[in-house]
Amino acid sequence: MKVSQSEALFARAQQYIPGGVNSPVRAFRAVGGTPRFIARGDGSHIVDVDGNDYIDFVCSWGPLLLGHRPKPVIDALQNALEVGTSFGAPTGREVELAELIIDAVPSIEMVRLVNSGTEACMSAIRLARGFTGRELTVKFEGCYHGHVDSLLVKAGSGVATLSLPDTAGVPRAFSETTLALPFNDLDAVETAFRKEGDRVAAVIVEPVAGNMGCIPPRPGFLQGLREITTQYGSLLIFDEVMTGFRLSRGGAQALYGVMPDLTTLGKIIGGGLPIAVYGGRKDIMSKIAPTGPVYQAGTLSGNPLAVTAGIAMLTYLESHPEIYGELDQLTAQLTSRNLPGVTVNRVGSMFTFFMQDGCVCNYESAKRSDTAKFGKLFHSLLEHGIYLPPSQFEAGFVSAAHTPTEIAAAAEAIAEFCASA
Ligand code: HOZ
Repeated sequence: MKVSQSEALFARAQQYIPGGVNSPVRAFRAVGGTPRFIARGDGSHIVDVDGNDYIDFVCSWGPLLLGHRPKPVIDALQNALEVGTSFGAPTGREVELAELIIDAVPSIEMVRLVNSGTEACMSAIRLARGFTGRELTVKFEGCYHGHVDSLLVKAGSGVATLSLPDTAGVPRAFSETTLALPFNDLDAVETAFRKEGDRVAAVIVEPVAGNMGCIPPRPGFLQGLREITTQYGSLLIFDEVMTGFRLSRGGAQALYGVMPDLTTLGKIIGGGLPIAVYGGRKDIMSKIAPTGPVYQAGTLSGNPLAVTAGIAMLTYLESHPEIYGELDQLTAQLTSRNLPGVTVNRVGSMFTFFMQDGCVCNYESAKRSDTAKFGKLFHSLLEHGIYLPPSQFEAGFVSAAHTPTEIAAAAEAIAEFCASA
């Protein structure tokens, strides 16, 4: 496979951008080789600058539920360009997007629009502290809530991919406000709350973890978190940046029937443009300035282009509820084979092939995977024109643009690799 154009761009990029990338996992450090520089995307495919065509199972790390350049989103964006790209003043479209989100996500009564998942989680934690008057946060090992100072403790995603212990640059006083517990372990949560429950402002969790690979919650885990936080007067925050509008229109909370106090969303709600929200109970959200004392702001918050793309995406999903059943079937087709030496986790259209036999239910078990073998799988698939996330500790995504034929080809390539590995 010819990759000379990607190699040349990567060499140039490394002179001017740390590691040659604007987000660490993209650098292929965990799998080796040259990151592909992407020239264009269409439907389920991306094409790199050397002209290599791939079936894309990264889907921009989740936002592209309808694939690349879906017509409803592109048409809406073209119209939006005619009227302006940023005003720094309210627009009717922000209200429309807020209404679409509140209509779909059961626990959300009010939202604030921001620009990224990191910003949404950072703001939700600040709000939880402001609302409860407490300082501690409980998070789970291997979960990732963006690069928020206090939440990088035992984080997944790039921190796990690069095997960083945590991160430099975070004052100890910030890390000390975080208790990191094993995912799916309610006993650990109960023990921590017995000791420190009256100091805990919030528990933040990815209801389906996607940043240590895809790991579903054990039956009763989310319900247990709901009960414990209620008992101790702490808030429950679902980080649905990945799962929101992906696992169902109402996200993981609708799928599992557990209602958090606050929710963070991103990715799909921007239709591929940068936007995120935090939202939840009205009495809590009303504590945000200008109605309350918790400050948070942003020049590009509610950006007209991002909001327009989000409205187009969410309107499409509202009128096509069948999409979730179809995605579930397609992804099952990809993940249902028995593969020697591999544990496959899947929830809806999120999946991970873990290179190990054991059950993967938390960060400890995810880390037992053979990451070198994952690197080989990754490159073998790349050679077959199939693009997986370049890390064992990330989820893959299927979009509505993927066809059963493409899924069958990918499933076959994965099975071939596993049979010969
Ligand atoms: N942390 C992101 C996925 N979990 C990676 C984002 C990116 O590299 O674009």
